[in-house]
Amino acid sequence: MAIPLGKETQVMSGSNGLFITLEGGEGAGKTTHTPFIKSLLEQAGRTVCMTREPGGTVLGDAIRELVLSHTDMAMTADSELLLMFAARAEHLYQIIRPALQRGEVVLCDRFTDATYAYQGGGRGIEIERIRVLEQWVQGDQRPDLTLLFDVPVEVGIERAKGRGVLDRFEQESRDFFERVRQSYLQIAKNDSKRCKVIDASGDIVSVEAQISRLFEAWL
Ligand code: T5A
Repeated sequence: MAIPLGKETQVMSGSNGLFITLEGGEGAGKTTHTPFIKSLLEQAGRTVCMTREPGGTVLGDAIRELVLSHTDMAMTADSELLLMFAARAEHLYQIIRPALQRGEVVLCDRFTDATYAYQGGGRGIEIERIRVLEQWVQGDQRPDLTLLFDVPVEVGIERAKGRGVLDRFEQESRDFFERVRQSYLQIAKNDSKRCKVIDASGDIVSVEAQISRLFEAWL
C-alpha cells in the first residue's frame, strides 16, 4: 500500500543541493574526518551544512540524549526505531531540506542507513518495517553519496573506548556490532553507486588519501 506523504514532506521535496552522509560502526572515524571532507567541498566552491543524527535540532538533541545517555532506561527496539525517525522528521524539515533548497552540500554524520544497520541488523527489526517509516518520513529524499567508514569491530571498539565513558550503544555486545557491520556492508553492496566503502582501519593519512581520490572522481 502506498503511503501518502506528510504535508512537510510534500512541500519541501525537490532540491538543487547535494546530500552526503557518513556512516560506519562505532569509532570508525566519521567525526574525525568530517572537517577534512568539508574542506575538500569548500575548495570545490561549495557551501557546506554540517549536521548529525540523531540530533541537529532541539527535538533531535533531546532524543539523542534519551537514546544515548540513559544507559539504564528500558526501551523496546520499536521505541528506539520510532525515536530515530521522529528525530529525522524534524531534522529533514528544519535543517536538511532547507539547506538543500539553498543549494548547499549537507554533510550529515549518520542517516537512515544507520537505522537499517543498528535497528535492523543490530536489534533485528524487519527491514520492511523500517522501509515503511523511511518512505513515511523521507518520501523520495535519499542521500546522493554515502561514505561508509569500515573497520573491524575490535578496532572501532578500542578507538571508542579510548575516548572514555561508553554510551548506550557502545555498551552493546561484539555480536551486535558484527551484525551492524555486516548490515552496512550489505547496504553498500546493494547500492554501490551511492554508497562507497572507505577502509578506515589504517591511519588518518591513509583514510584521507582514499577520501581525496573518491571526491576527485565524484565531484
Ligand atoms: N544510531 C544512530 C542508531 O542506532 N540509529 C540511527 O538511526 C542513528 C542515526 C550515535 C549512535 O546512535 C546510533 C548509532 C550510534 O551508536 P554517536 O556518538 O554519534 O552516536 O556515535 P558515532 O557516530 O558512532 O560516533 P563515534 O565517535 O563513536 O564514531 P566516529 O565518529 O566514527 O569516530 P571518531 O571519528 O570519533 O573516532 C573515534 C576515535 O578514534 C580515533 C579518533 O581520534 C577518536 O579518538 N580515530 C583514529 N585513530 C587512528 N586511526 C584512524 N584512522 C582514526 N580515525 C579515528
